[in-house]
Amino acid sequence: MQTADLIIKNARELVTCSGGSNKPKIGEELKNLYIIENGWTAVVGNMIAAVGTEEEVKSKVEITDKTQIIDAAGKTVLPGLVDSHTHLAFGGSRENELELKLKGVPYLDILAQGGGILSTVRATRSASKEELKEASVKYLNQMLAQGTTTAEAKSGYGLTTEDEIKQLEVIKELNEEHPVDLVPTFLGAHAIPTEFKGGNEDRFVDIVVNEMMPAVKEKGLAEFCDVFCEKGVFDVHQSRKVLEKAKELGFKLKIHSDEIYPLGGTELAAELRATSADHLLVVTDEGIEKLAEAGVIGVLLPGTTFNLREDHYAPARKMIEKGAAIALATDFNPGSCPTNSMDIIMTIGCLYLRLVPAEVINAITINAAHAIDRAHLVGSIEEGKQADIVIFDAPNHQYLCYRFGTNLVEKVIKKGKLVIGGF
Ligand code: IZC
Ligand code: ZN
Repeated sequence: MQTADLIIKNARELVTCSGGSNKPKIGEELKNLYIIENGWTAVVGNMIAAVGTEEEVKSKVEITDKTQIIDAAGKTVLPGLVDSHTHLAFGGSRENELELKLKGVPYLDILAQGGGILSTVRATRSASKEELKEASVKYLNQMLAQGTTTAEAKSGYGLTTEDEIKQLEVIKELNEEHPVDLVPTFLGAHAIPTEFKGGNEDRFVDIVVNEMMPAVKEKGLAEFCDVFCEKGVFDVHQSRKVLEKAKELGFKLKIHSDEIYPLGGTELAAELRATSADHLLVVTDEGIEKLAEAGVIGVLLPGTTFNLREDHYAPARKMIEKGAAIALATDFNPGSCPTNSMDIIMTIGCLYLRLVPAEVINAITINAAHAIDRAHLVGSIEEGKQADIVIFDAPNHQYLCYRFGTNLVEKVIKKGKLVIGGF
């Protein structure tokens, strides 16, 4: 019998989120968390070796005086949270847009005037790799302290080959050095840089496709390719060009689609068998059906809807009803969603997407892991998965969606090591 390195015992609710490692949870299954009351978890090395009642776990692993013990009595234990959509590595910040927003200036107007994403592009281009890294480490530390153990991270604030590579190299180094695991996405098609506006937009798309993308691929710096398909940014034709080339080069695909104007990006994601289509506030019924049919995950970002003061949230209930898989993420970025906290996303997801807590929790763990192709490794507390585990000072899982604005995370275990909190 294996000797356990770590035991987490007596969890009031051990929320395993199990049963969805092969396929994302859809429909009624999204409500099943497979909670074990008074649950025990055993860790050997960086992996989960046993999960169950005290008796079950003790029958599978040996507990010796070398085994470290965490008593989770009265607490709620979840798999490490997975933030499947972030723009983590950026220069500067955009608090100056807050008052513009209050005056009623729309997000896309700020961008069209050279602000928004383009102001972050200027700040990111002028930052050194070290400066970008220093800022990102701070954000990653905050994320880890709030229970996020795996996150996707996009480029898209460089918009030149050199600056996109700089951002992706920062993400690569952070992935090697920081406990939070990062999944890198190339988002060269995030905005039309000022120097290409007024007639040279297609020339920029050509550069993304023919110069940036092959360079990123050759250096092995990104696993996914994404595009911001939106009015005044990249239309469906341009988005298709980006994603078709990405697919040809072997990237997995993501798209920002149907956030403000319904252009058909979600249908494109279904056609190209993207891994996920993200935002979806104004997705059509046909778009939802196609997503469901193609098995593309809808990554919903309700923190962005909240922060942009939109009155219309993504139709999460309709998506679930039609059999589409959903995940929830922060969209952490300096403009449309400056939060990296899954805590507030859980509450907004519950109140404004009208998801029950169990649905929210599956959407930020196992389904989120599918949205970044990591469900074989993380997203649930099951034997053989990586030991990424969060202990909340909460009596049950509903409490996590009910409270907001206070970090209830007490301990975080990443790859079997206690990285937040003490014994
Ligand atoms: O910096 O505003 N929506 N991209 C698409 C963003 C938001 C990030 C930003
Ligand atoms: Zn985004």
